[in-house]
This record gives sequence, C-alpha cells and structure tokens, in this order.
Amino acid sequence: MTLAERVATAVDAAPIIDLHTHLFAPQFPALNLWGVDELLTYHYLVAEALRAEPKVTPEAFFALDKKAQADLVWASLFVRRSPLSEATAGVATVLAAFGLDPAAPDLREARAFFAERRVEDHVEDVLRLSGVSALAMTNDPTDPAERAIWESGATPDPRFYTALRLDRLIHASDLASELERWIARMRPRYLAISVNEVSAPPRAVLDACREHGLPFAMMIGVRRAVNPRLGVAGDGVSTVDLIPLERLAAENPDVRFLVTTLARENTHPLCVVARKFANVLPFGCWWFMNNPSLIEETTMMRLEMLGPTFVPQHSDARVLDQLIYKWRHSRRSIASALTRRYGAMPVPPTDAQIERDARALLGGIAKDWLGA
Ligand code: FIX
Ligand code: ZN
Repeated sequence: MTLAERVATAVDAAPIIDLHTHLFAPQFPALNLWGVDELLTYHYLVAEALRAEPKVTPEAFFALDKKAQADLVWASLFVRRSPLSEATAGVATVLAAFGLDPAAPDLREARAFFAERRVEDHVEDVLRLSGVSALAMTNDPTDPAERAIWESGATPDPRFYTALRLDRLIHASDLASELERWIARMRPRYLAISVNEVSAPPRAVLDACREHGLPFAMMIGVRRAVNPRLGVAGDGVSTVDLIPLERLAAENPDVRFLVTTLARENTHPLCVVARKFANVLPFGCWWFMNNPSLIEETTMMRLEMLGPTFVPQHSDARVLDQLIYKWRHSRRSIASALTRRYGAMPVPPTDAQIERDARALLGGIAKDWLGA
C-alpha cells in the first residue's frame, strides 16, 4: 500500500466524535430531521437555489410547502445544472450511499425509499455509514419546542451528547440560576455561543464552566441576517480581532475554550493563540470553511503549527443523513493533509503511528476535552 492508502485506511477506521451538530436524538422526534426533502431544503442549498433562480423571490420560495421547495431545488441545482458545489455534491454522496440515483430526473424514487425507513433503523445505519460514534447536539432551552421535550423528562440516547447553547439564554435576567437549572437538567458536555466579535462572556458563564468543569465553546465571526430575506440562509462572515481571545485565555487559565472561526483569515491567528494557550482548542472548519479545499488547507496549517493537538472537523449537520457526506468528504481532506505531513518526515511513519494519530484527531482529543 502507498502512504496515502495507509493513511486513508486509518482515517476511515477511526471512530468520530462529532463536536458540533444541530442534530437531535430520536427521543426528540419532531426535531430529528432526515430524508430527501430535509436534505434539499438545507439552508446552504436554499441560498444556492435562490442565487441560481433570481426570478424566484425568497418570499415566494418560503411560501411553498417543503416538498415543493425540495422539487424546485432539485430541478435548479441537480437537473438543470451539475451538482458541483460542496452542498450539492453532499446530497449526491448521500443518495449514492443509499443506492439512489443522484442524476434522477425527479425525487420520486428517493422519496419512496425514505418513506419506507423506520427511524430507529435509519439512525443506526447513518451512524454506521458515517463512522460517527458520538455527536454533540445544540441544545437551546429558549426554543419552546425543545424546552417542552426536556420538561417532559426526555433522556437522549447516550451517543447524542448535550451542549447548552447560550446565544439567547445569555440574555436571561437571572443568568446564573438559569445556567444551574439547565446544566442540572441537560448535563451538557460544554456550554456554547456564536458571536460576531470576541468579548468576555458574563461572569456567570465562566463561573459555571469552572464549577462544573465544562469547556466554553466560542464560534466566532458570524454576521447574522446580512440578507434577512433569506432567513437562516442569510447570515454572513467577517474577519475578527482575536486579541480579546488571548486576554480571555490568559485571565482564565482554569477554563478550557473550544474555538472555531468562520473567516479563512482567522485560521492562522487562531493557531497562534492556541500555541500560546493550552486551554484553547481549535476545532472544525465551520460552515463557509466546510469545503474540501479549505479543510485540507486548514488541517495542514494546524498540523504544521500545532501538531496533532486540535480537532480538525465537526459536521454542523442539521439533517441526520448529512453525517454521511460531511464525514466522507472531510475524511478525504484530512487524510490528504496528513499524508503530506507524513511525507515530510525523514523516516516514514509506522501503521501504529498513523492509527494513533488518526484516532486522536477524529475522536480521541474531543473525547478528552468532553470528558467522555
Ligand atoms: O451558529 C451555528 O451553530 C451555525 O452553525 C448555524 O447557525 C448555521 O446556520 C449552520 O447551520 C452552519 O453550518
Ligand atoms: Zn452550527
């Protein structure tokens, strides 16, 4: 076997812990999204279809029911054009993984296939096909639908870790007691927030992290509602000053920070911050960074600057089936970056070394940080 083949084999076999998704355990039935209509109405594809079909206004698109939206996206991005973007290529990968035709003229065959699946079997099959052993949800107790399920006493499948999302909860008037209440109820693996710019979080958040030994995840650089007509597809990006992150890490050496940045230009400064502060863990290639070329480039840079002490990728999946493509595609880019770095070593690595590194990068480091 060539070095590239040995690395690909080890990366394919390593169990994944997916540090950030928007998926829900089957115990949250109304929130657990799967199937071809959900795949095609993913907001990444909505943005691409509305761009390809300028005569369809966002308002007209969102007025359609889900099936009609999916039909429109399919006709626009898969029938009249080739699925060359990463989001469309991902749908093609998922359909092919289930033996469905990614070049079909319509969605009849795919809909019939998913209609026959039992959700319990589907969850098992998707986790197996994607190689994911555990994943973190995004749990927001201010969402009425989610909150109701927690309050009914639901306990998620243990492979679905909870992560307490603070984007909205942070505005609670009694934040400290809201945090205590939801940490006790959800038992999260970490607290998380997405931000445009970095600033110190309220004291109560850092206190809760310290008290419960939980990392604080910061997803940095999103500009919400740049085009509000597109709904969740309308968010943008900006480059961000990471000096406040250095201060936060320096002033709170007993708090661990999981950090991902949205702008390509922030990838390098984040590596530098992580070199200075062991309590900062760069993770994932978030959203607009989740493209094969950028994952390979980012993983190379992180390997060169940090060695295997970071988490190269998270899926950000919103639809269960996306785990298949997000991880198949990411594994290829990660394997390719690793092969190039091993190729630079004067003595070729052993299979045991490659396996150790692949297991650490795909799951081991996340497991250590989440105390799994
Ligand atoms: O804030 C987030 O967690 C983002 O990932 C989402 O808001 C975003 O819509 C998304 O799905 C990106 O992949
Ligand atoms: Zn996300």
